[in-house]
Amino acid sequence: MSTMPKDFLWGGALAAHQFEGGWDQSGKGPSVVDVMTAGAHGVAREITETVEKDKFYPNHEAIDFYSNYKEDIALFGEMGLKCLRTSIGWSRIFPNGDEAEPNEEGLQFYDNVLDELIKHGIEPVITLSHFEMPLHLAREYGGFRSRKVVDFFVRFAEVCFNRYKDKVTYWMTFNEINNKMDVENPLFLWTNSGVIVKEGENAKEIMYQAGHHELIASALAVTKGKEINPAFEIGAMVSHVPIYPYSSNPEDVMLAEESMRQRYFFPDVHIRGAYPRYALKEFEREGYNIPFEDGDEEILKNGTVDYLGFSYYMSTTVRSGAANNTTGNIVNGGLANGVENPYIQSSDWGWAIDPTGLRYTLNRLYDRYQIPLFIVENGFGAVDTMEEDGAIHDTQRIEYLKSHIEALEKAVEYDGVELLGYTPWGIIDIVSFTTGEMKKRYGMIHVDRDNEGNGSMKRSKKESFDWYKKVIETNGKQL
Ligand code: BGP
Repeated sequence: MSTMPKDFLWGGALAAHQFEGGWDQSGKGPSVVDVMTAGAHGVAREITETVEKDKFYPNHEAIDFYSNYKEDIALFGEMGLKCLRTSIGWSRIFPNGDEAEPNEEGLQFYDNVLDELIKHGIEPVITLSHFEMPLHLAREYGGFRSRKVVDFFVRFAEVCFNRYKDKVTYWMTFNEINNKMDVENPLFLWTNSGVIVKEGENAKEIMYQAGHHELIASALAVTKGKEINPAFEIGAMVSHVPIYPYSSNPEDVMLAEESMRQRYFFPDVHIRGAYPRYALKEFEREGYNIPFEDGDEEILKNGTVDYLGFSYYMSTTVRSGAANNTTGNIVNGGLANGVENPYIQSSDWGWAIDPTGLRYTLNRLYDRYQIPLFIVENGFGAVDTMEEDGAIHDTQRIEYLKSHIEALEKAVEYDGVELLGYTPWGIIDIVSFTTGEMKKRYGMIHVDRDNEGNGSMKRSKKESFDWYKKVIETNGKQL
């Protein structure tokens, strides 16, 4: 029987670029995602120079929340969501990113959305940068290669904090800031930082340079946010994929431990307010030039976060001497790298299904940081089948979510982990980030739209809709 905290934030998670659409409405400028075509199973998404007339960009219309936001939020209210995590599209507020003044039409759109959420008793949880950097900042300034983009981000954050200070308490700065550690996949540095590695550059060094500017930007935003409203809870957000040793061979164990540093680097800085020694040793060994400026240590120390948000989808495994030990994140929607773990199954997109890994992750992160945690993404991307009568019996998704909720409840009730909430990813069907597909569905609400942009956009409840409604009503007792 679950005894979850009575104020536990059961919710759902989304990101502006994956469901809003209206990519060029309300004065919005193009973002780095608006020039990404659809990929598919294992096929990378193309990053085009500009928006090309004859190409299909799935995020342009997405599921058109932009026109349907009242109906969609009414459905979220019917489900009983306590909170909704989503992002404010940076390029809807600053179309080019370097304007002196924000775009009032864009600000008004989010005022309308926040008012609608609050009307339905849903607490907004806002991500400031969820892969939605204005394209102009990437093309003209080189994204977070440039220290100027730090100032543009902090300006964007300050405008949002001031405008919505009476409507939003929970914020996060950068979504999955650590994705770019997987420098093999250009998708991550592009969407995280607006950066493309050039011929002859050291990708890892470029990644750490952009990462430094983002860590500074995050810390400055936190400091500014707390000045504007000391009641703000401002978190960091990372993708967490635990890395297991394939065996008790000490070489496997040490390889897993060392590989975990790429998961811990960003949260270490966000939360501890300083660079970890293992990273400084790496910079020295590799001769990386990190663009520290006078005062940066102080900025990082003063701008630490209140909680750690993280996404959890899968675990991965390494074995010393194996060929495919790269422990990057998700490769174009395919298998998270690493060797096969014989003890767990995978999803249609090759993501390892490991609920125990979530309890393990909660314990590892809470022990390391001793601050509240927030699971802001977890979900099962799958192809759904609609019956003749329109029903969608998404039992696999229910099973996936049920087993992961059991794991988080064990971490809270048995292990004593401090957990703020749980917002399953893609509470309504949306565009997949890594592949640009609609058929990789996460939602408890179906949207009639396919990979090519065909369909009526009709929303309909899946079996998981009422199941999750009951979970929330019983505060996690009835799964
Ligand atoms: C995370 C992103 C989300 C979401 C999720 C699922 O990396 O933060 O934006 O997309 O991945 O991935 P996908 O949509 O590719 O299935």
